[in-house]
Amino acid sequence: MTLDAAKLRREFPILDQLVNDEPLVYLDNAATTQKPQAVLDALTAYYQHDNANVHRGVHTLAERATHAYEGAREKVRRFINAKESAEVLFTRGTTTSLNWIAKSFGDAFVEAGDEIVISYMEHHSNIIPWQQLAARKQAKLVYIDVTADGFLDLEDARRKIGPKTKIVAIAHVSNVLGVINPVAELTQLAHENGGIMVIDGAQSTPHMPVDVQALDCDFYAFSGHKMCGPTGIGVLYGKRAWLDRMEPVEFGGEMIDFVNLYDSTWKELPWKFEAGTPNIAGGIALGAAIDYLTAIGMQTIHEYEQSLVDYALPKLLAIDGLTVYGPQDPAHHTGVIAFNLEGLHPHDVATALDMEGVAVRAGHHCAQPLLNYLKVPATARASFYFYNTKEDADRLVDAILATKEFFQHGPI
Ligand code: C6P
Repeated sequence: MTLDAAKLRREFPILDQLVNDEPLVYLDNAATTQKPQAVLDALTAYYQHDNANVHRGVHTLAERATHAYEGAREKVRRFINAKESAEVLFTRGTTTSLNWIAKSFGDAFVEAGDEIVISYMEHHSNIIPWQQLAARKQAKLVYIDVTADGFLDLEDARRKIGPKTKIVAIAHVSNVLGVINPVAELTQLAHENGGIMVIDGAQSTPHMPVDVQALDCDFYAFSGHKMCGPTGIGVLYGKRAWLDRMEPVEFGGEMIDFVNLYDSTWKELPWKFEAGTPNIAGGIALGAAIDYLTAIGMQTIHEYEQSLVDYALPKLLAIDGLTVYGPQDPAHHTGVIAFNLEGLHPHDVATALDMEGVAVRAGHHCAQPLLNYLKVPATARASFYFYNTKEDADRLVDAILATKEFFQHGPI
């Protein structure tokens, strides 16, 4: 199946604008993606027609809102192939999801001397909750190495995942190196050693098919805003076998069954974890985003983005003085491309690219341990989505060449 990116991008009103007098080329999709009209319409329609609190009222609007919100949960279930929608918890995003696992699973099951295995390429959101858990429980945090060519070192993983391992927590796709990690193999290794597997799916779920049952992971976390949905909504998938045995992280309205003076009981899954009025509009709009992505096809999106990388990466690598981090072979690199230009600070590069209408991110990308490991203080990063085109890649390359020219010789 083919994908008509030029046609699809017309469904994203924000992309149709000039930035610094140039047509916008948005290449900061790993930070957040833009929203199609269908998602904007779903948000507005909810507030215009159905706005009411969920799970409480019996009036028509309340029933409509509840139906749409729970319908969105079922869409998420289908999208990631969870066994049942009770295993799909709505959260604020990947960060909240990972914190919930560390707090709830960690407090219940991690003991002194246990090991939590992560890697050097994790996002801060998949590091700090484990640091905190390790400190609370006198557990040990263990880091899997990254190879010189930017892959997770599977040999090192085999050495480090062992009988003491309680949790393995790894990004499915790195937000800096753009590499897809062997999460199925790691899940198997974790299980063989009696541990659980947590996958940070922030950079994978928007770009490729995800099947949590096929992966057999215990938890999977992702954010709505990186997959055409709104900010403030995300998902924590967990196997029922664990969620049933875990305590909620937050307490209050919506999540209770009975409240007595000195103790209370919780609702069944998934609601026992969702205290307070949830992000109803966000959940419904995430459902609309899933409809939108599903209509294009996640495998189609994955293959299209791979074709963009096949096109863009060699052109970038051919620029004198430009270093790309992560695998140099387009076959192993996703649409997240971190790079530096010799002699220039990435913030200057990003500012110069912005002057050409090209939006990229610069900095440590919330992955300071990785950048320290790579011995670079910061990088620029271009990240593609299915609405980007080869022309966008050309604009990036041209803007980088113009930037080099500007800093070497001044304005023309
Ligand atoms: N990375 C980036 O520019 P939240 O902020 O909760 O939606 O997602 C956190 C997160 C967790 N894991 C990975 C691999 C991520 O890439 C992110 C978000 C953005 O790279 C913003 S820092």
